[in-house]
Amino acid sequence: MGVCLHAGDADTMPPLKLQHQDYFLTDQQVVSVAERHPQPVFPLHHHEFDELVIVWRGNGLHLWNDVPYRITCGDLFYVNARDRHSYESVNGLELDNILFMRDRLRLPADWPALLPGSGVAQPERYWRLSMLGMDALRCKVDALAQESMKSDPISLQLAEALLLQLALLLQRYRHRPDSAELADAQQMDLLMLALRGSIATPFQLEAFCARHQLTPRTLRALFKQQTGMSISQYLRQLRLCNAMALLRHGRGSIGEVAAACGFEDSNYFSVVFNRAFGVAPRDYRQRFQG
Ligand code: RM4
Ligand code: NI
Repeated sequence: MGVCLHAGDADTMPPLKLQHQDYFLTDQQVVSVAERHPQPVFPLHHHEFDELVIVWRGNGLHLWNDVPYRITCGDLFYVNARDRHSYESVNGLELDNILFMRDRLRLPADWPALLPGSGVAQPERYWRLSMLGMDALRCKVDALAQESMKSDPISLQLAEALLLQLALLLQRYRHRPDSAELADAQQMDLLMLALRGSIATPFQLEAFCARHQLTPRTLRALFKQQTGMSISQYLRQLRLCNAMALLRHGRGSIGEVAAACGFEDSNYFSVVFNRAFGVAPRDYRQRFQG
């Protein structure tokens, strides 16, 4: 885009208007991906299309309808055709623009809710993505970029279906920029740390969540989604593995090992251990300590 506006020009000249023919293959195409790795400085402009902006890395200044945002990885903007924006003082900024023509959307979906349009206030169109979400989105955007390079009828529909999936994933993984809510990845890190610290003592999910302002139900679901286990299954595995190590190398009695691994009752511990490993704790120890 060999156009270059200098600071003052924006006041005197109408901003650049990006035309759909320059970014879409045909008049049927609904969506197209403009990868900007990097995103260079780009002058004030508006568009004939709407765009979703996902920032992957680096930083820069995003001036959006005169409001400055110091952007960095995980930022998400729902930019409308008539919004005016520019990128300045960029520093290794990498982002993807998912460009779409709202009036070409055909699939029956609640598009206005999924892709907030000009009726929605600007602060409601700026979000943050969790790290976990960024991984999930990366693949989806890549698939969409591939599909939107083709213009046969199947690719057209597939691309719109991928846009729908992407819009839904954004709803799942975005959160309010100012919310105290921790990103998923951080929630998981905190929880893992707490579980390791809770091998010998009971772990109370409710209390943990209250301390960190998390929601037990969401955290349980996130844990399951990430690990394929429930929190209590995992904690039990942690305890049993710890018990194994203590039996192999330690000198404590079975009762002491049980207590060190969060089992109040050593008989119950033996039953659980036996069920998990097919050998009683006492016999297991014998194998190593004779
Ligand atoms: C530019 C910049 C603009 C976008 C166009 C398609 O590099 O990211 O915001 O509208 O690409
Ligand atoms: Ni733009």
